[in-house]
Amino acid sequence: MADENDQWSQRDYRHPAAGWGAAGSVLKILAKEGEWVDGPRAVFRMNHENGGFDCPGCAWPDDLKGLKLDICENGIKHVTWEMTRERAGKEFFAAHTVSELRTWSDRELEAQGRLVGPLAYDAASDRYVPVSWEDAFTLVGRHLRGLDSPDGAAFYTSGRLGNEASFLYQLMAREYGTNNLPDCSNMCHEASGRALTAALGTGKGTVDLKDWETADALFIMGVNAASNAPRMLTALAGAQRRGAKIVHVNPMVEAAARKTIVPHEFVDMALMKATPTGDLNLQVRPGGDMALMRGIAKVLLERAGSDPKAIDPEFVERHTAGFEEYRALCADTPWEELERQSGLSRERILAAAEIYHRSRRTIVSWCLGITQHEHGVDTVREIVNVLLLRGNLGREGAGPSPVRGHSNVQGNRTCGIDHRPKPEFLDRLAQVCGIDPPREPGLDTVRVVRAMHRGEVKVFVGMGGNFAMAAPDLPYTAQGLRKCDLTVHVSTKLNRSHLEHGREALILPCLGRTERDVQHSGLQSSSVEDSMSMVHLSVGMKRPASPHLLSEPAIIAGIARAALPDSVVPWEDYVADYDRVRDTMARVLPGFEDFNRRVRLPLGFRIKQPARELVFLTPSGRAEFSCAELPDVVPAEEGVLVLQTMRSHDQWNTTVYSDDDRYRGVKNLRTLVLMHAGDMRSRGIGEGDPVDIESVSKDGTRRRLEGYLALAYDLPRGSAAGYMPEMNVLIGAADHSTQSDQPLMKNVLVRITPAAAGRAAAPAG
Ligand SMILES: Nc1nc2c(c(=O)[nH]1)N[C@H]1C(S)=C(S)[C@@H](COP(=O)(O)OP(=O)(O)OC[C@H]3O[C@@H](n4cnc5c(=O)[nH]c(N)nc54)[C@H](O)[C@@H]3O)O[C@H]1N2
Ligand SMILES: Nc1nc2c(c(=O)[nH]1)N[C@H]1C(S)=C(S)[C@@H](COP(=O)(O)OP(=O)(O)OC[C@H]3O[C@@H](n4cnc5c(=O)[nH]c(N)nc54)[C@H](O)[C@@H]3O)O[C@H]1N2
Ligand SMILES: [Mo]
Repeated sequence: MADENDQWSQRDYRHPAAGWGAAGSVLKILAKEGEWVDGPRAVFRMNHENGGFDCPGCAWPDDLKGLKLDICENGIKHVTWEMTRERAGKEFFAAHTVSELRTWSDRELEAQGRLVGPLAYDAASDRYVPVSWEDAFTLVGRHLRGLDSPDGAAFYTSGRLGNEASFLYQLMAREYGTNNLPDCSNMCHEASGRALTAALGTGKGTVDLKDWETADALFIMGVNAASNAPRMLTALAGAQRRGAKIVHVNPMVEAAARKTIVPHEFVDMALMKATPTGDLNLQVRPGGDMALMRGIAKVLLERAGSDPKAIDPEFVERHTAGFEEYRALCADTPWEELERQSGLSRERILAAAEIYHRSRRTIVSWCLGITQHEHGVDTVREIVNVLLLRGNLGREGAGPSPVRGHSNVQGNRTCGIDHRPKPEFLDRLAQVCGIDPPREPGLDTVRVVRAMHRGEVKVFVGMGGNFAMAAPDLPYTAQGLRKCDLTVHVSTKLNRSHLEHGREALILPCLGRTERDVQHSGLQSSSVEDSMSMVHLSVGMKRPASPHLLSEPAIIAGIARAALPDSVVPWEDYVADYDRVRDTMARVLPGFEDFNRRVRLPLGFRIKQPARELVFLTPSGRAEFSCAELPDVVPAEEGVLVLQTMRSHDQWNTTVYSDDDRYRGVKNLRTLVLMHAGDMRSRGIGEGDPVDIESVSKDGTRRRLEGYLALAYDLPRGSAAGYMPEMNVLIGAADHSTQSDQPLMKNVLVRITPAAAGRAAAPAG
């Protein structure tokens, strides 16, 4: 039973985002982790020009100009999480069976602290027992060499892996013979990558921080920036001060849409001076963004009849293809349809179009609220359509700007972590590295789990992350992992993926990004790429959590040597000196020429985006308008709500720091579902009442969560929201987009009813 201290509560949050609330929270974290000395020192070394390590949190670029302390509360949480003094040593694993640990909460598992040495699962005692690195590698090598086909193995990546390790990892997988490289991008920005590649011939955004500093209008769509990309608040505050307009498109009015105090602006902090960060809030219906964008385009195209400047005919003429068809499509889409699908009135859409029309330089930025939908690809393409209409591409202050997730998720892809590699990339890899890479596409996240069930994938290697909790349909994913002959997780802390293990299993603990990585040639650095294609070096400065940890490159090389005795790759040389990996990467990856020198420039270097230079690597050689039909996003069945699964402020993906969600005013509660007050009333649900949530999958199967507490929240009617990863149990394995294969994590169709037995769910722990 909850005692008085962990009573839950929820009230409106009225304070500015960041500011003293964040500062107070930082002090609490440092005190809790006992990091009074190292914590602040580390933080001052983070994201610094010339040295220091890259924040292991989100992928927002570092503002390295001058003496700014470009850090945020949540970045500090991630750093101190890694630097904890707790250790999960061999005594811990001797004292607990895996079956027992499986009953622990995720938070209790991670709270054991850093892993200190390699562990192997011992079935006889149902425990993880210490193993030597050599024996661990031998075991992996034996399994990999024993598979009938290299496609019986899958190599997952979570987006923290540095560029050099990413390159080595895919090289190992491809020399071994498979493109089975599922990654966390399959769950976040697969839709963005596919849409931007089809439209512009580049899978990335085209803008940089300077553009953010010069735009006149910013459209912020489907991202909770104050929690998940907090340093964007600085850019939003700056935009407001210079008179730019900011439009937030989100079913919820998130904290970044209101006001902020930028932590590194010390005077504002002292005077508690908040800057507003939003001009217009459009609370779209879930999945309604495409209709909104189509509406904006329709307005501009109509206006172009009398005001030729409403669009940029010259840009359209010179650089795009498919305009006439798109114009006709917009004209043919009736307003009633746009209003119904977006959930916005014509006036609200006009207000957005007006801001867009008046702006000379517009950036549209988005994250998971756009991509984790059935029609994520079409929506991103519609965003590009709108940008193209007014020539908002290839010039300062304008363009598409997806907000990537993990700190190096974009770099992972650039460096070859891709289950659908381009033939040109494979050609260069073959030529430079002397391997014969497979040409067939590999499996992505959702397909890997299915292949495990069919017995086709038998060895799973997880390079970071927490696959068992991050993927949809948790029981199905766990069963898949348990069917494997071998599961291997390269990790820093204990998590559930280690417990849902194969017949044989290994936990291989690695250095974190904050830690010194010393190899034969001395202290090593590794590079990362942020959301805006800037590549720079990251150098750890802390003493490693244990002397028995290996770096990720060293672990990959260890596996490669054991699995590929006749390898043509100089693994030892690469590990001895990461400069040598970079020399090879410079020859394989376009844009990485002279890598070792350029990455050591004070700010690193920017990978050139052809689309930014108005060079479009598309079939037509032009930027392509898309002409997709508007999807029907209004559930057909009466009583069905669209549930989104999102992060709280106090969480990093599957790592939950506390049960609070400050900016949504929630204390001590995660087993909640936010609903529109009217939807609660019509179901006979009162504030804080326990409810049951039942989802219906595409394949007709049903899933349930019981005893969650319903809270009224400012959401569009017909929608609901709750937290990932817990709510992944509601998402069926079949529930992924046919356009991007991304799981539909923002579009779970549910029925919510008063709890059968009137009970509340046990607290998450
Ligand atoms: N502190 C912290 N930072 C993080 C992470 C973390 O867990 N913690 N995770 C990192 C990762 S891997 C990623 S991918 C990013 C994720 O960053 P976000 O995309 O911000 O992640 P979510 O918490 O899922 O929030 C989704 C947002 O989209 C909105 N939304 C939901 N449905 C719709 C819709 O149909 N339309 C629109 N317009 N909006 C919608 C939600 O209300 C919410 O504001 O953050 C990264 N940064
Ligand atoms: N329902 C729902 N599910 C979702 C989402 C959603 O919005 N809704 N979002 C999806 C998204 S966008 C993502 S990116 C995924 C996240 O999926 P993952 O990236 O797989 O999960 P994380 O929680 O980020 O991984 C945490 C683990 O990484 C390990 N780790 C931490 N640092 C390091 C390191 O430096 N090296 C190594 N090797 N390991 C390290 C630790 O052991 C830790 O337990 O979740 C997805 N799942
Ligand atoms: Mo992500």
